[in-house]
Amino acid sequence: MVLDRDIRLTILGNTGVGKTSLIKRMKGDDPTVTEKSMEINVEKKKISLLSAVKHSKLSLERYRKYNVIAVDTPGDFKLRRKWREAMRKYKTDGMLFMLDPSQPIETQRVAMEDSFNYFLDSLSLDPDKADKKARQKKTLFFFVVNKMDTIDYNLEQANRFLSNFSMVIDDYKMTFPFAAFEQAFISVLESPYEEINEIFEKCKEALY
Ligand SMILES: Nc1nc2c(ncn2[C@@H]2O[C@H](COP(=O)(O)OP(=O)(O)OP(=O)(O)O)[C@@H](O)[C@H]2O)c(=O)[nH]1
Ligand SMILES: [Mg+2]
Repeated sequence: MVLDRDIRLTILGNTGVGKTSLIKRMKGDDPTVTEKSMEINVEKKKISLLSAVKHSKLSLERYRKYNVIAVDTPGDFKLRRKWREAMRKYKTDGMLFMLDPSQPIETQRVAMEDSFNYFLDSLSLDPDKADKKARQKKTLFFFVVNKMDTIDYNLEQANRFLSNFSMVIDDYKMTFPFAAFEQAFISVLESPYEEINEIFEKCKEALY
């Protein structure tokens, strides 16, 4: 239908951070049982964003549906070479990078650097061409800190956790000057649906 729009997101992050669980939550499936992902898996869901009702009856936005096409990737270090393919083949609109405050920072920093490099590779294997494309690309980098239930963090501590990654994120910002940057702090297992929905609302705002 002409009112539909696609939001193509590649979900990246170290193994066990909760990527597959988030997608299950998005789909309304039970997120409590997951297995380590070994392959790229594409899940689609059509959603009406909760903000739609705020628009007037005359606004198209009130009736618009979004197809969230979520590309789930394996986070295991040895399987990360699939990330390039996941972003290239499914022409990603943006990356949703998940973090887990209970995992070591350094390991996750490496995963964040890997996702940056594979994103560039997905644009072109020639580094100069990839850099040039990156400079023109409108895309989205969404950093999602998950498992907020497992730690006794307030928002200030959560922000401090995220600040451990600020040097890598600054590299993203310099390389992709037209990209939008977002962040969220959630618990895939415990956050109310509104908080999960809010992630897709922000994706929509960044991309359309
Ligand atoms: N306590 C808690 N556990 C979570 C949360 N989100 C995910 N988990 C658990 O974390 C474990 C790993 O979750 P997955 O979704 O399989 O992680 P993944 O990122 O897909 O991992 P790979 O497929 O190996 O890359 C599972 O046992 C989940 O139940 C959360 O918000 N809180
Ligand atoms: Mg998984």
